[in-house]
Amino acid sequence: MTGLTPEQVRLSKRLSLVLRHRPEVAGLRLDANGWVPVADLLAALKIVRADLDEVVAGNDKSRFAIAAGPDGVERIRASQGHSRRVNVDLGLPVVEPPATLFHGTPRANLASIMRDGLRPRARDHVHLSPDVATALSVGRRRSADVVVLEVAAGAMARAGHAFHRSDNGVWLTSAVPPGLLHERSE
Ligand code: HQG
Repeated sequence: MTGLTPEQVRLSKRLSLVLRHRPEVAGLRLDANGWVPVADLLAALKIVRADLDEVVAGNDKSRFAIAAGPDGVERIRASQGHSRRVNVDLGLPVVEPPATLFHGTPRANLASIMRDGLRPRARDHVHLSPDVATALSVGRRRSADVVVLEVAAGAMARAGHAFHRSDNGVWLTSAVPPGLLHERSE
């Protein structure tokens, strides 16, 4: 998380926890599309607006979005990465993906992925990256020994799988069947 102080990184991780996974720990409820009023979030986390704005703006991956609703109330949500248990519908349109998308994962997962395909696990969607470098950095969060999978996203879309792109450029789909992905040869 380049550009943020350690304290700001901690706030960013708290925001991820509350806005993606466990809003109840802060006494908050996300609306159906994942939004919470900014004022409620500030009160719940006991932070000031300037500190929030710095983390939202300085975040390397634009993880959070702030927008005013039709009622004029400013709200914030995480752009992607929600747990299934919070039951958020981001309302993203179905879009045509590029022919190939990428997924970085620890090599230890490879045999299981080749057998079962990519599953969303605890999240709402499987997350796919638009380029190899991003996929590598996603995989490296978990292991030094990372494989990059090439996903035949174009073929999947033609076979009826829906793809969405989050506001911060992460590609989302429900699952990738085995047979429509392979290990990338360098
Ligand atoms: C693996 C970060 C075995 C999958 C990133 C991954 C991303 C399987 C793990 C976002 C499997 C799930 C999400 C199968 C999937 N057998 N392993 N059949 N199917 N897996 O964290 O994609 O920094 O839920 O390969 O940038 O790693 O938080 O998904 O290793 O966009 O904003 O199961 O998190 O964003 O792990 O990361 P995750 P992910 P932030």
